[in-house]
Amino acid sequence: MANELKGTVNYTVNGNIAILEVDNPPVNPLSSGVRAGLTDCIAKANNDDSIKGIILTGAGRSFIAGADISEFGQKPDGPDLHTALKEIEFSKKPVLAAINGTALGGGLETALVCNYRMGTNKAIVGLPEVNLGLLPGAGGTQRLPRLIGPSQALKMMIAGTPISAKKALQQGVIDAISENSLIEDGIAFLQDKITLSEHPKVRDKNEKLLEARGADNILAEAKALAAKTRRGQFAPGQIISCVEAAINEDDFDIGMKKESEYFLECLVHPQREAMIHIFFGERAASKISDIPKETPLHQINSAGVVGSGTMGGGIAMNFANAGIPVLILDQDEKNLSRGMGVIEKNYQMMVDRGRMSQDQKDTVMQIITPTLSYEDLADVDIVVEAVYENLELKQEIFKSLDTAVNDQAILASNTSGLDIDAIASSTNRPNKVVGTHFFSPANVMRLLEVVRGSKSSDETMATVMALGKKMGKASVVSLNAPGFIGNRMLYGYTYQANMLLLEGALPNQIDSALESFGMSMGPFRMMDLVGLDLGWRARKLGGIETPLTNKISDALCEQDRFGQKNSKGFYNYSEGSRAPNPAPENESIYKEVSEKNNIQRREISDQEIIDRCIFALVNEGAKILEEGVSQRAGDMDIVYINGYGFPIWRGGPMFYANQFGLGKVVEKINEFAELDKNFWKPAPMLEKLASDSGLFGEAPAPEDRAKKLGFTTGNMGGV
Ligand code: 3H9
Repeated sequence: MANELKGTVNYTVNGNIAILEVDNPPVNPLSSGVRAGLTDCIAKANNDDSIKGIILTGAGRSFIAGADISEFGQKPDGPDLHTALKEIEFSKKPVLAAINGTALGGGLETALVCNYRMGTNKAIVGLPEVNLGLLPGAGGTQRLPRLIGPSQALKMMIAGTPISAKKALQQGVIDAISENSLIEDGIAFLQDKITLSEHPKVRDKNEKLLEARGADNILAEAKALAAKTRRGQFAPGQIISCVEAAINEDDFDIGMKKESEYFLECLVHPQREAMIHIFFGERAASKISDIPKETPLHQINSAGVVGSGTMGGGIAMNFANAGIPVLILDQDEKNLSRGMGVIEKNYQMMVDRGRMSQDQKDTVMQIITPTLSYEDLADVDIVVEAVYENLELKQEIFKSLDTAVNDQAILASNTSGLDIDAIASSTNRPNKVVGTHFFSPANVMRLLEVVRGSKSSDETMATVMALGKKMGKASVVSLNAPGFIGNRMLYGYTYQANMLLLEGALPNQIDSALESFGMSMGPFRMMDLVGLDLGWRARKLGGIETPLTNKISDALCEQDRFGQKNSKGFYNYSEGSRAPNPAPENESIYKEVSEKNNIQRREISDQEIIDRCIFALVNEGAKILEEGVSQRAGDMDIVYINGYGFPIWRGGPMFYANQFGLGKVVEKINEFAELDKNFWKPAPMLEKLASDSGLFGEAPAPEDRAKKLGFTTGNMGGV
């Protein structure tokens, strides 16, 4: 096999069975060398008269993780995947896919061209291409509906979520589960089959498709599912068109041809590039550029959470879901039992919605233990403090933790903006103190900002990043600076939304414009959800003058309009509903406040709304990058997509700016400066990149970032 090709397929023989093992660490994607290896090894087995059957499996923890994602958009080397798969499908000897781990995308599609499929009980199968802006383009849209019916297949391809071996067996994706040695069981399975004169091919199974012909509801339901769960995305519609072809075309090969055409349209679509940027961006974000890969980790086998409120409960669920026993501490017995009740209710909801079995619920509930005593935390490996945002309170808790918990344990603060160094200074182990900013609801939201204090050790940082991965989080490192990454960027975004309201746009117009851009929720719906009264009350209590951008929301509060909590805010809400209805009665308040502040209201276009809000994010992002608060531009994209409802198919704000053109972003900012020169000044890094590379890429070297920042300790004003 040519050396320059990536990955290989190992060929061994066991009696009359050839064993082909895909070997392309760490997860065996179908890179050039694997495609070449599959073609060669199938031919070799077919040309050897002593071989009666073939087993295809993967080396290590994965079967095949799909096509090699890094090849998309590049000129491919070696044979194409379709050629390799044809060799398998038309093999003279029966082929069994022995699925030893993850079979995803092209990996499952490879298994679907085999005559038989057996998995271990840990195997996972799925067609997640939609998450990359793609469709299963190696026959998946034609073969999976034949095997499990178009309705189930559509659900699986639109969700893109893999399923367990047990479910795959129930649905008919695989034929058997091996409870012992996969290869031995596979050999025994094949010995039973090799005497047969013919072996099944998925391409020939037409019954389920013929049953579906004329049943319009299948496609209509899939369209409704895509509209609900994948708003704005291109690939789901393409998947549905492929399945429509599978249902209506008599000839399998015509369906395959259509699949290839629709795949190509996805491949050249900008959403594909954006979503693959996010796939690799998330993996890049999990690495800390100045911490060696080999840094030893502190083993996390048990955990504690301080505070049993919404955040504490959600964080405890994350530990339990990752299989880590967790103690949840509260000093108030009533709060603690209420908190445990909420956790139980959340899990029950998952059981009711079919997202978890009763057994799984029992297992996680068994490893969440309530406690009222710090002493019970003595032996845990990490504690996450999750009480409300008050520096003195947190410092006091860290002092108690420092005394009660063993010296090796990591102490983390779930803060959205307090100074981690100030918290760490109340302990004798500042090197083991770190910020873990979870997003609410913590058991649902994927974003985790890991805040690096000036003394956080490499081991602490690497351990917490690994823990985030184990919890299934998208973890991003932020330096200890006001607002960290996400909330600091959010400030400019909401500032602009509020200014647009003062200048003449209505909340409904601003929200609709940003939601049509793809944001999951417009800023005014968000403010109503959070509650307008929080800031208003804090300002009243502290005797703080209302800033211009809060004048309207404070005026609404004066009229008892607090948001969703009392059914009226920027919008009106009907009893028990979260659906916003315009509130025309507010318009006189908006006019009055604008007038009082000498702001001339005017017609504002949707495009101006989008540009001002999004480029406010981008400009702040450029400053964050310049200061080294974020390691990479891509990290900010991960933050915005996973924590702030930015559409994944636009690749995050920084990627969007790259695609828009940094030069044009600078032009827009200069244009907006004519409206408000205090707010709008292009960040020096944005201007520099616009005139140099034209793109946000990697951040500058990380040395001395913290020093450059020059932040003071104390309350940095959690946003
Ligand atoms: C497809 O198949 C299209 C076909 O339908 C049609 C073709 C014509 N390629 O995630 P991890 C890298 S589209 C290249 O940290 P885990 C990853 O970047 C594909 N590289 O491990 C990382 O590199 P690094 C459909 C890949 O254990 C390293 O492997 N398939 C690929 O947490 C480890 O990854 C998918 O969408 C790949 N396919 O999770 C599956 N996969 O160390 C995508 C991974 O340099 N993959 N890498 O950062 C996954 O979902 C997860 O990686 C997996 C393992 C669950 C497999």
